[in-house]
Amino acid sequence: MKITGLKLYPIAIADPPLRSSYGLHAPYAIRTIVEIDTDEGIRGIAETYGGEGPMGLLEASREQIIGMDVFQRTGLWLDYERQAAAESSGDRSQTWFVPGENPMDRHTRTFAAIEIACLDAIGKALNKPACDLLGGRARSEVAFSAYLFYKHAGGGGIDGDAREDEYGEGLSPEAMVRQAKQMIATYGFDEIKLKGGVLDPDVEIETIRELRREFGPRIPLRIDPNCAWSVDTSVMVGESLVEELSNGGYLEDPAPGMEGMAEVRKRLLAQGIDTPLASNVAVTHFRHIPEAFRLDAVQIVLSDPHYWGGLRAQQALDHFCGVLGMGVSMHSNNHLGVSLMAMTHAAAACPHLTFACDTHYPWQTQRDEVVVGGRIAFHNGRVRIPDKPGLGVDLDYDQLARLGERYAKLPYRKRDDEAEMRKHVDPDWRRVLPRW
Ligand code: GKR
Ligand code: MG
Repeated sequence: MKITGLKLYPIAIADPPLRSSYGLHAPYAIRTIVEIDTDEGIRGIAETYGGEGPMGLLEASREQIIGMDVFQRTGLWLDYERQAAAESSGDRSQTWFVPGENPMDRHTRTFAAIEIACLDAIGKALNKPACDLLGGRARSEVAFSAYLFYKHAGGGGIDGDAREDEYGEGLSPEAMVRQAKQMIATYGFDEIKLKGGVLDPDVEIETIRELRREFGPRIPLRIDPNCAWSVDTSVMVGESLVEELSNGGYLEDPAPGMEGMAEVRKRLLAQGIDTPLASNVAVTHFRHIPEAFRLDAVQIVLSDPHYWGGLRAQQALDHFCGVLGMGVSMHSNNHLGVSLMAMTHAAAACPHLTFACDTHYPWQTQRDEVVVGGRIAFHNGRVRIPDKPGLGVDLDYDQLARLGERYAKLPYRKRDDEAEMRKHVDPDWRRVLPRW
């Protein structure tokens, strides 16, 4: 089955003013919907990062993609691998890049978008769900976590296109407990992730404590400041939250760099604290794993089919981590239903992925969904593998056109959370790592 066409739909989706150590989310997040046509009249779809960078890379590969057999993708992978080897072997970590903007990830990101679209098309041709093309599922429903963000008032979008502020302002421990209760009541999640690195660490520690008081040990907790803390601060937080981050919780990317993570781990272990450290910043590529393992810098790898190289690479990562005795969880960024389904199929096919996956999905709304039938349903915090071929979702072309018009009107073509911070919160704001 040969690829005969490649369509790229750039879109903008309303996004609330969420905070992280990167800065502030803009009123619209940008994504790209990818669609391939084949000579058998079957289409395949995928969703990936948005803006000029990711779109340009896909465009640059157009000639190679057209004519490619959807079953024969190894050549494209090897080609990207050769290009990557010929380029800088510098730091591939995401410490200084927002996800989707790391130039070192560009080949695996581009490959992932094409691979996922190919698997969607193959699934439709064979009448099989995508996860069943990967050797079958370890689970038929995938758990996601309540992903809490400190946020300013506002629901995203601008002017007449502004969204209702469903969760309200969230800049205190009490407000975050309210946010968690509301998100859990709506989706049924039974694990919580708090995006930290925003307020003073003492306030973030208090937030986690309040969440523990409210939900008890039945709901595992994790906190992710995206490298905003020094080694000393990370150790202090680890010491303060020993009990709260136990029972399936973890400390995610507390300090910058592999060495920093290793030092945090060493100092916590020296005190008998074995809270696992997770990462989607220090570890973003297969070549990071040996070092992370050797230094004991990371015990849980946050996978993500969007930049690890697609569903099969995700499964290889799961296997790799299983062999090394490392845990696997899943990272996310703003996304819609196509990505959610790719993440769900990926996680279903990964036996070692035993943590609830991250998802930004609750922060988007029905008005911004591009799949036919509207938002994907969660049952008790889980997404079920649908009894449909491929990813199990189809594109709503009217919605795509609407979101494409909105993209065309945007003055930006890449995510820049620092610029948003300077525009709306503090004109002098710079991302400083570590900040505390
Ligand atoms: O959406 O601001 C955000 C997050 O900070 C995101 O960009 C991160 O990549 O969710 C991510 C993470 O776990 O680091
Ligand atoms: Mg993270």
